[in-house]
Amino acid sequence: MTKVLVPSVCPYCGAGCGFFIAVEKECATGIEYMPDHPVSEGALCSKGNAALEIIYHPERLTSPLKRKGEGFSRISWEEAIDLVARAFGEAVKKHGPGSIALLSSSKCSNEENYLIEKLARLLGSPNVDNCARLCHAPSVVGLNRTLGAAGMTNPIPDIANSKCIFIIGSNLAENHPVLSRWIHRAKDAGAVVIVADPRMTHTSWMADVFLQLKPGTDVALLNGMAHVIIKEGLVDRDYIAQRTRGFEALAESVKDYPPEKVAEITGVPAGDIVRAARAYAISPASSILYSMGITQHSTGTDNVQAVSNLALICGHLGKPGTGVMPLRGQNNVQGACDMGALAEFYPGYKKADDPETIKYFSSAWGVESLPLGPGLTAIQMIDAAATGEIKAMYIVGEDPANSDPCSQNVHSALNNLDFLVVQDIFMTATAQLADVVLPAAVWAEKEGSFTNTERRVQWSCKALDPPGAALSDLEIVCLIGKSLGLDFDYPDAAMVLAEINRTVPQYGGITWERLGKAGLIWPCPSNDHPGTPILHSSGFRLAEGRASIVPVPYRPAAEDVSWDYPLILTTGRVAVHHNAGSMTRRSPSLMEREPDLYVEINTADAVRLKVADGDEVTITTPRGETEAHARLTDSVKRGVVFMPFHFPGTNILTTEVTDPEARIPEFKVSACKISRRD
Ligand SMILES: Nc1nc2c(c(=O)[nH]1)N[C@H]1C(S)=C(S)[C@@H](COP(=O)(O)OP(=O)(O)OC[C@H]3O[C@@H](n4cnc5c(=O)[nH]c(N)nc54)[C@H](O)[C@@H]3O)O[C@H]1N2
Ligand SMILES: Nc1nc2c(c(=O)[nH]1)N[C@H]1C(S)=C(S)[C@@H](COP(=O)(O)OP(=O)(O)OC[C@H]3O[C@@H](n4cnc5c(=O)[nH]c(N)nc54)[C@H](O)[C@@H]3O)O[C@H]1N2
Ligand code: SF4
Ligand SMILES: [Mo]
Repeated sequence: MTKVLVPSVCPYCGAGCGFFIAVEKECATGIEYMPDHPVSEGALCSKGNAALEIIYHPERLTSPLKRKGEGFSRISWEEAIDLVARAFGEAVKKHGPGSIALLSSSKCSNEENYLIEKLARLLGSPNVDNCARLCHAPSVVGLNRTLGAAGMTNPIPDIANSKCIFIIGSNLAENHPVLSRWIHRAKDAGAVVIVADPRMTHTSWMADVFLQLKPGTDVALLNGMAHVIIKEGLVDRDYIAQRTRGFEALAESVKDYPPEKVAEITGVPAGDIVRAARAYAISPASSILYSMGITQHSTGTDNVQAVSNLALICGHLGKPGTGVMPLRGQNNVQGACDMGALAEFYPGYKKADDPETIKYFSSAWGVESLPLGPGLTAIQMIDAAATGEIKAMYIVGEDPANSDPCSQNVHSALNNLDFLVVQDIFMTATAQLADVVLPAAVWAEKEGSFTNTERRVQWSCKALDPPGAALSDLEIVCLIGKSLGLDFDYPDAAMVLAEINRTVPQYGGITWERLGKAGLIWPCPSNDHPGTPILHSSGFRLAEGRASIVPVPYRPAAEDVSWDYPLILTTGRVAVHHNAGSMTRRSPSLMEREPDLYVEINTADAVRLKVADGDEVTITTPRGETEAHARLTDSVKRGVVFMPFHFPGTNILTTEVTDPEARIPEFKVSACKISRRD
């Protein structure tokens, strides 16, 4: 029997690990490791190892469906595409192109994202976004402002060259597990690791200095560290003089943040703030890794800017072992953003509100006019569905009914639409609300390029055929585009990539032919360019080539504890589940390890609440209530409780407050109360 090994990229997180799918008689029979992969070197985490479990799951969607009463009935592709095209065509005709909105998918390939945003814009609507809005929108705003680019500055293997690694608001040991290998390698070579997190996590176990701060106080902590570094003269004067602007204003503003005062705000001992500041500043090469603990706040953009300030005043950028690293979440969230599936950017981060952008893409796409953005963001789309401003929505590979804050409002908003079409591999909570559901192929059943968190573009090959009548997202989008009268004749992903090479300058030299085993890291403008693993090594793409240091005053989180809601709820992830859980809750080996929703409560708080380990409790916020099992632990601080959001229920509780600039919801701070169910 012949066994074929098909190279593939893991469909879960942004680390972008590679493996082979072993295929025998057209069936996936197992995973084989890829020891020469540049990031994973043959390793995979529990989710990667279980990736094949979802492919043959009996609940895969295998036919287009149409709403029939409370349920659905199977329909043909012809009828489904006709229903979708008619609904969108009519909405545009009757209410204008601004009445339609598309949510693109960071689970889908670059080529698919490119076509989805192109579909929205060719139909005249600026309303296209993806789940980066819930994730790294503050990095896009904050880092573009301070550094002129929002990507991770250095590649993953370069972490091994770092002599001080500052991990703030990231639990990478669970959420980008394969990165831990590179941290351990740096530690073995003598690096100091600092972790700032309100919870003791698997990541904090790696720390030499652990800063257990109160949720939402990162700006105070980072300003406090900058205060120490400036006061003790540990800044890089030459770097500041040659490469930056704005230092004096920062020096003035952080005078207000002496360690003793910051200790009161953050709950971190002043001595630890000083130790962390010195370790970061004096090491020859320090890197900062951050993620949702920094971005998912009403102060998310401020947090990101405060992170970037620290790197700039110490000159820890543009060299091996340094950098500012926003760890991207989904397997292709970096690519979805690069491809312009964002309300404020066309492909290649060309500003949607710039007439030059419109001119560029009108000419590239051969059309007379295109919408001048920015469009509605993912969260604004839901609000606009609730008010009736948006009439028809096309949601690809996202589950906002579970993953957006205050999910009961999302349900009623989506129900208020004239027409909702959802394209997924499983019947999600969002798909349950749709008029038409379209069955998509999973990653292993299609080919295309995916961009991981370090900007590495990799080609993932097709190993299997999709089940039943399911089609790849690319094929479905092309069918819809064509039936709306657009020139969407793309036979395969390679042909779309060829167009991307022509229209997205950063991807100019990332051709299908060049995407061998290791992929290429953008920017890669031409065919003979080797790619750019380290950004900012010769200045910044901002005025005069200088980065901006931007002072940021500390503002507390929007919601604080009160008599009625005396605990802070913070939400996040565990190693064996992924996001809203539609994939991992269908993976038997992962479900065995984490079968249901729980809430972590500090033991001292639990005594006061008369809650024992394993008790059923009700968690209540001003938005609603949810039941979960209590898990008693000392890894969360007194007054703080933690819930993963992989099971339905958590987002009934979360606040709808967003960052004023980046519009990201404050998933990390909601006030709540807990009572035992009797
Ligand atoms: N296993 C697994 N891996 C995943 C995912 C998954 O669902 N499961 N999802 C992927 C996606 S989409 C993303 S975006 C990434 C996210 O990856 P992470 O950002 O690592 O995920 P989170 O668990 O949401 O949050 C990270 C940490 O922030 C801490 N935190 C909470 N509030 C604060 C705060 O105010 N300040 C600081 N400094 N820290 C705080 C939390 O305690 C938590 O340990 O993971 C990706 N990888
Ligand atoms: N409380 C709380 N809520 C959060 C967060 C938090 O930390 N706390 N984090 C937020 C973050 S960072 C993120 S990124 C969002 C994630 O929010 P979502 O993107 O809505 O979450 P996922 O569950 O990853 O949804 C991806 C969907 O794509 C489907 N899918 C997988 N592969 C394919 C494919 O090839 N084609 C198609 N068409 N579909 C596919 C999956 O079945 C799944 O339903 O959640 C956010 N929500
Ligand atoms: S670390 Fe991320 S990309 Fe790698 S195997 Fe795990 S989930 Fe997949
Ligand atoms: Mo994310």
